[in-house]
Amino acid sequence: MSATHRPPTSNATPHFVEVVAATVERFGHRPLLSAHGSGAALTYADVWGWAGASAQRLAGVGATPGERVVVRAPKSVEMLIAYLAALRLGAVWTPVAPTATTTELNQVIDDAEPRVVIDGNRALCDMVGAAPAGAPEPQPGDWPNPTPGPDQIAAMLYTSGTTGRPKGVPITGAALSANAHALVDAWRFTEHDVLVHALPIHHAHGLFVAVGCVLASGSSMRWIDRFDATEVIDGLRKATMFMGVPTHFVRLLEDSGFDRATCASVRLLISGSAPLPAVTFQHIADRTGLEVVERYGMTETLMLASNPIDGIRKPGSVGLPLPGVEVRLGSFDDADRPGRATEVGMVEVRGPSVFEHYWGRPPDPADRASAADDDHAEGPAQQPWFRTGDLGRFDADGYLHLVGRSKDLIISGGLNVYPAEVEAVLEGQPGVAEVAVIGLPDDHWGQQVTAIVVPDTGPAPSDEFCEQLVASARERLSAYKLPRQVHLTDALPRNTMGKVDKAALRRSFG
Ligand code: MCA
Ligand code: AMP
Repeated sequence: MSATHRPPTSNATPHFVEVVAATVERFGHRPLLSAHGSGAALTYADVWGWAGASAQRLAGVGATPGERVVVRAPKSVEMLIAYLAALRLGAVWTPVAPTATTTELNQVIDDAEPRVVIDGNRALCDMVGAAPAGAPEPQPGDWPNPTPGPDQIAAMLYTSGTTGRPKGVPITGAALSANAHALVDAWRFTEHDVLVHALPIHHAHGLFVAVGCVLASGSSMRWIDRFDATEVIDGLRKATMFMGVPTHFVRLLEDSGFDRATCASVRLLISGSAPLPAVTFQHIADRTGLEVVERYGMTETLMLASNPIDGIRKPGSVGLPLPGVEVRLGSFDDADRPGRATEVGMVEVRGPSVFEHYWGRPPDPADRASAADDDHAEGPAQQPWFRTGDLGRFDADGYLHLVGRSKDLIISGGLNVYPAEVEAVLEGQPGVAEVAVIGLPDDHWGQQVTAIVVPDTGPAPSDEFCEQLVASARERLSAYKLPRQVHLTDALPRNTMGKVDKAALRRSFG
């Protein structure tokens, strides 16, 4: 079965910078954000003017259109300004987690070959400078360089991938626009909406979904630099929307202030990045009277499906394909595609926000399925389908349910951990013969990173062995990737192909 929304004619899709410029032209005098804590308030015109001045400074330090700007800095208003400056300049915004280790940052630098690297909050604030006093009225088309073409790369995000080496996902300006427009339509964003923004902005969720919808619709944000349940609850009292990962909702539920009165003006709570357990959906509905809208997407494709605003929001389902997106189920192994609604297959997608290939790598035939066997051969794009690595099924109403993953990926608190990357680091430690890293279910994080370690044949490991193992890995891996549990075992179970049987490990240690 496949579910489709026909893509609109894609060559009409502008670069995202043009979408933002049009919003600024229309809503320049309206508030874009108010920062929680400092109370700093900026209009669209303020932000656009500041980003224009920063674009000049960015150009002054060597950034040029089409070249990467790598940034490692914590979330801040200045970080948002720098993103918009890069957009205005046409440079490729390439953010790295603020908690990334130097090893992780260097891997990105080696691969992206940036023209400019901005490392740390101080360097970022120096580059961005202070908000110009009395920001000028926005002039249409006043960015320093010619308007980029829609297919110009606007940003690049890194995903660790199954090999353990980070891969860059180039995202075009048109992909950002198509995704933002689809979400604004699906969730009915207007200039009257106020979104509590507490997500990190170095991922697609916080930057392209949350900020993207706001900038495309003229709505405003209550800006929180770092998720804190009390601050979010405070922000919700004057807001209409909130977006978060399931762990954010778990934390909100732990606070008695997350209730109907707090959410009186809120019209939408949206969850994504990881499965929202049905029980969490129900607890939120009981406490606030609001049914969460769960949506699904990935960095490579941007958003793909969402539960509807009108109609049933099904707990445990990621909803219906978004406008312009086609979703079907493919085989796990290139055999025939399943034809019945109850069957599970790999989620395959195509549409205007799906990426072409990883940075610096040729298109990989393994992640594309041919369009030749397409149900909708008369469809406009005829681009091949992207195989997401997620396993799903459609129910009788056409809602997509994700039931697992064929890719070896752990999602902890909405953050992706690729076991191969952690295994490679742990296997390099003294006293270790072999390691398998698995995700075990966890009420708070969704999944918890767990290492199953086979010690080498040397002296029996001491009590501190496991602690030392994690402590040494900390130098190379961001802390959220570190195992929260380490188990020792004599041998790893293997299947007939000789591959470690991770399902068996999850059964034994879960
Ligand atoms: C922090 N820690 C974690 C995580 N976050 N451990 C496991 N999983 C995590 N997600 C660790 C830290 O390394 C630290 O470890 C300890 O917990 C406390 O760190 P702290 O910074 O205080 O944690 P926090 O501020 O409470 O952060 C938890 C969080 C955050 C608020 C849930 O992780 C978060 O905002 N997650 C959302 C991520 C997100 O936006 N994902 C979207 C990507 P130690 O004590 O050992 O040092 S996916 C995406 O974009 C796709 C397209 C999509 O579909 O949306
Ligand atoms: P990323 O690589 O960070 O873009 O994460 C994308 C992956 O997150 C997807 O391939 C899914 O495995 C997962 N994901 C995103 N949203 C959901 C959701 N609502 N339910 C389950 N998994 C999700």
